[in-house]
Amino acid sequence: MADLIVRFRKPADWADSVHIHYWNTRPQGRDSSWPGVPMAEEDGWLVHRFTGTTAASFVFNDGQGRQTGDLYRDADGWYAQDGRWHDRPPGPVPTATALDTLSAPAPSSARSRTAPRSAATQADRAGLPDFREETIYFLLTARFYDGDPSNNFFCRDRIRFDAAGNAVDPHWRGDFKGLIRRLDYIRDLGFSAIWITPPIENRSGLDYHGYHGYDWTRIDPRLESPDATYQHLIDAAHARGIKIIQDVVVNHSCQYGIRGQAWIDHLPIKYYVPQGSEPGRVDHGPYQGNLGNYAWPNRDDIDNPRAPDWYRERHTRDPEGTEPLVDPQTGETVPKPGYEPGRFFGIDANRLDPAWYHQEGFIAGGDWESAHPLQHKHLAGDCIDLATERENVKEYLIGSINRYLDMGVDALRIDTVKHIERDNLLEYVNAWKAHKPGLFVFGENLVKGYGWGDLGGGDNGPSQIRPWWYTRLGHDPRDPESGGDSGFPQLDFGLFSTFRDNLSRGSFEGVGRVLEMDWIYGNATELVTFLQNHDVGPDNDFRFRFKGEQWMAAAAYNLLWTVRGIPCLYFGEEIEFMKGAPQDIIGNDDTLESTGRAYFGDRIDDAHLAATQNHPLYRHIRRLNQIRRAIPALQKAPMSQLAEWGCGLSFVRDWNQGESYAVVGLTIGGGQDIQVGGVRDGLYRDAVTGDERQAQGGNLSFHVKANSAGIYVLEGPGKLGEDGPYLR
Ligand SMILES: [Ca+2]
Ligand SMILES: [Ca+2]
Repeated sequence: MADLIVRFRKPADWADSVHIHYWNTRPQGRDSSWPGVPMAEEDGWLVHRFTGTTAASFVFNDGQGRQTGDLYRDADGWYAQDGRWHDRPPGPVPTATALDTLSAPAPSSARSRTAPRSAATQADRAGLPDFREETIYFLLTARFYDGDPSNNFFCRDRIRFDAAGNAVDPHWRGDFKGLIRRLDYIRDLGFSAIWITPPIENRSGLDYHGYHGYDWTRIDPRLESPDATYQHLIDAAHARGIKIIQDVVVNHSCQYGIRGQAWIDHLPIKYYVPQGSEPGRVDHGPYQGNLGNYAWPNRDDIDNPRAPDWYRERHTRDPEGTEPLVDPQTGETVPKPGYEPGRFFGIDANRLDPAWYHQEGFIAGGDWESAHPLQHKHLAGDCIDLATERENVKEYLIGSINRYLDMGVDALRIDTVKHIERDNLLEYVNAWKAHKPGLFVFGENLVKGYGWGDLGGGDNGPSQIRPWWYTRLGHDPRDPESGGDSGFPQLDFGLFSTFRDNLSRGSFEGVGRVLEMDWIYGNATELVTFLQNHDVGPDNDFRFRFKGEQWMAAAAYNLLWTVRGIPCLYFGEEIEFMKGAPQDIIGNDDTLESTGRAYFGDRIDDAHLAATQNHPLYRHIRRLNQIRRAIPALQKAPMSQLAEWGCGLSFVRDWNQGESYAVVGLTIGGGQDIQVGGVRDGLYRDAVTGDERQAQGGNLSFHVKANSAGIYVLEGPGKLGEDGPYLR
């Protein structure tokens, strides 16, 4: 058998030692460990020879954060700086001047018509799963469905009391047992992937959502039951053809440090007594008498082997927190009413372990639009910024998450992306992708606005903290095409942000403008699209569950399920759950039941399931999932022939040169006659109505009823699903 030889031209800004990391070689099925095998230089090219190999998947990288996208090759080749494969050595390296000319920005209208990259990307991934085939249901596990009341738990803050003074609605309420019981609900709604909030063990006054990690190596016991562990959940989901997306926080830990790794100094909370009170006399609801962890024997909010002796000794010797304890910082003795709340609940940013934490204090007002402070300061009192560039931090976080990948986790969603420098974060993403070839990883880079950074569009922040930057490998903040696809798509906050001004007001106006900027992303077909989530909604303040009319939401779903990107529904949207409520607590005394994070389980218990499944939006979303699943062009194809006229939108999605080909027209408001030019001739069938149309001379004309969609598929399957008020 012949050898496979690949050659690579090192970009000027890469480190000298270039590696090739490979996987899935054929026929052997070999893979390397990140960053792979060093490459040797030969005639100005870096060379790697796969002996006795016919094909391989791989990336070139310099081991210091710079790398190509996923590549695949089944014949000898030269990978040049133009990001393309050549079957023979290409011409001389362009001079600096020529390179500048090549990368000079073109007008956006011209860019949006350039050949999309996605087809090539797909070919590069032959044989690996393609997450664009999925649609995603996002839920907060603790608020979804309670299958085991014995693991319920009140957080320290925001406890809800009923009229009789009893604490009700524990924050940690839904769990894996409940989620397993309602997997069929999610599958019936048509979703093939579930994004769950971070399942690792947490510590905070309000940690039910999982974003205050304390131990990345353990699953939070408040989510598990003996017969419903994380492994049980993964296996039960897989048995139904549902993939699990694990939410991962890389940027920060909670304010107690990391169990077994890092200790953050403070006094045990069980010794805290408010001013004017006495030990054991204050009713903190479930936290009777003191504020330690009420459900666990030693009442600490920490059990860290890295804590100093005086702390660990108290953990076991004085569970109730009543024996006098001298604060080693001040020499004062606690419990003492009113003594320094900051010593119990706060952190001293000047005394954090530099091996684990950044040393630059807390983010303040002016820091939010500036990359360095945003990425090196603490996000909040219970979000302490990890020294993510240090090897010990990488090793701990990467290794911990690898274990969940081994358990069967199918994809990762990365939290607070803009708070970590891109090339640093890509080291984590690439390590996980190397550990599990084909892994889909996407990120949350929250921005309210287009997020074009230095490209304009009224953005106050630089490109380096914006979503598109993380989808790319280049280093020019004014030229997205200075680098290829990073393989790390993002949640589509740019498109979402326009919904405030269009879909929330019954219009598509401006949707076209943002879609025409798709060229700035490494691969726009991998963006994860949404109408709202646990943090934001498409209203003036970007903070409420969708407030608009039901038909507006339906039009939003018609858009999200037919344009490029992977649609993601936030739990409850299917029944307008908590419509208009704030996504998170707003007022000082709010508790969760008045927010978009209210407990959902009452709507999907046995008594209410049928009514929920009969909601017009439930049925609408179920049909959209059915249609998208049947039409590969809707899943994976780039968009072309885009036209938008405020009350309507039309476009073509062409997958693999006509292999799957759809012409889409969307209406909002009245019914419309839609004509699309430049399409393939042939017989089209509408997946919505079953209508058949012939395209001739490159033109296809059809009528779409008010607030509906036409999805004309070339040689398509015909009508899919049953009519409803928003697809008919
Ligand atoms: Ca429970
Ligand atoms: Ca950071």
